[in-house]
Amino acid sequence: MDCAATKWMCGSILAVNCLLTGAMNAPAQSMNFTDVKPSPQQVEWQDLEFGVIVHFGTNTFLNREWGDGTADPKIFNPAQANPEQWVEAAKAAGARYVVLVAKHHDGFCLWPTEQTDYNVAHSPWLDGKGDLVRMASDAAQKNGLGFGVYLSPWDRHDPRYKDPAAYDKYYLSELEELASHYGNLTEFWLDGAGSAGHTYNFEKIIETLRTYQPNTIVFADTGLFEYGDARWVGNEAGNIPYENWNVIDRHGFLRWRPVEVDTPLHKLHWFWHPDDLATLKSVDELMKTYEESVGRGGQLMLGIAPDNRGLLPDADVARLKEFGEAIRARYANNLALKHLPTDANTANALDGDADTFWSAPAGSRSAALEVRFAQPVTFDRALTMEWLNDGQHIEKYTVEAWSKDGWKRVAEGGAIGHKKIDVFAAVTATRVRLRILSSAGDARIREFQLFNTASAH
Ligand code: FUL
Repeated sequence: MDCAATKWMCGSILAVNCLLTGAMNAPAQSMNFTDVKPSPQQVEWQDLEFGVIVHFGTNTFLNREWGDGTADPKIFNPAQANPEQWVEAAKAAGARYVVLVAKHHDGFCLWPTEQTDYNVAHSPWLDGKGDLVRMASDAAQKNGLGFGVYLSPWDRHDPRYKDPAAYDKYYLSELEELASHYGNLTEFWLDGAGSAGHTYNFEKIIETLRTYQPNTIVFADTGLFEYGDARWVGNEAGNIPYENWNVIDRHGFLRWRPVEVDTPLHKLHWFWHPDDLATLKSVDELMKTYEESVGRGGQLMLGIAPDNRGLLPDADVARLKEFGEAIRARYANNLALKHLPTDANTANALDGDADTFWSAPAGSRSAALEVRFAQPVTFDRALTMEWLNDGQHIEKYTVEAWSKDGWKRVAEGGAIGHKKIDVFAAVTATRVRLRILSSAGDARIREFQLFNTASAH
């Protein structure tokens, strides 16, 4: 869909702006980007790095991306719907949580909501006794993955949509069901597509959500800046433009808003379509997306789509597994673990444990973290993770390898953030260092890792 550029459209931005006026008058002038810190929930969510979003519904049976809300619920009849299969495939890819599209723009609900008849209870599937939100949340829990939901504000079926106040009431009741019956929600997807010109009571929506889900991360376009905890990257192509800073401003109002990159496994297709093998992304394409999303400090949200049986196609399952294997092949063998003994502070960045971190000397604004090896190591990737709990500080850095002519720069960058993967021509050395050239506050590094992708096959 060419909806990518307009996740939240102008009309709604205007409506939201009016609501925000009060908040925008707050004395934001004295805030600095590098003073803003994440919430504990944002820290935990950023550590998840990679989730999948599942699109399944009447569109699946109609070869459509955007349903118009007129589909008969009777067409929803998957013979083998099995969320465990979806979740296992997602886990094989390395995903840590699953977001289910509980209601897409066509208004059809995948759980037996009491708020409308337009739901699975009125379909022949499991004689109207099924609940896909329950099945998917159970499957996620069983596999140790987080669970979240997408509840489309834009609703092309419900007649109340024409009346904002009546529709808000309806949406809030649906939300209350989802937020109070299916356990903890890792993420709540507030999609803005199609909502141009419609006014929603977002204050109330988020208030209701937070009542039951105080720890959920609300994903939203920057048009909903006040209400979101994470922001849309602005495309569905699967990459974050570098540099990536977690703090962004809106009209002088600074907030920690980590970025999420949503992109489907099948090019341009969020829902399943018949004979769609040609759009299935290759492992190389998926790895490029991984390195340009997670590798640039963002969250990857990969779209997966069960077919009209209710199962992910075999080719998709295989591709997800290959993707997971490719990530592990490249990033499981951390050469820095073989470092020579060093001081405890430095060792904290080299131990493969992201819960411990190296701290640059207090008050310093530049510093170096050095790794030494008994034997030369060959590497072509560096992976660096900044400890962000106190804010994002590092503004300029280099990765350098020791050669007979002294230190040689192999990579350089600006922001590091949650994770930064640097790719360069293979180099062999016994000493490597991460040199922080400029940092707005004390630099802290959770991990500094080295990899050799030539040996990753
Ligand atoms: C977009 C929607 O319009 C697409 O259909 C899909 O759900 C995607 C994840 O978000 O805004």
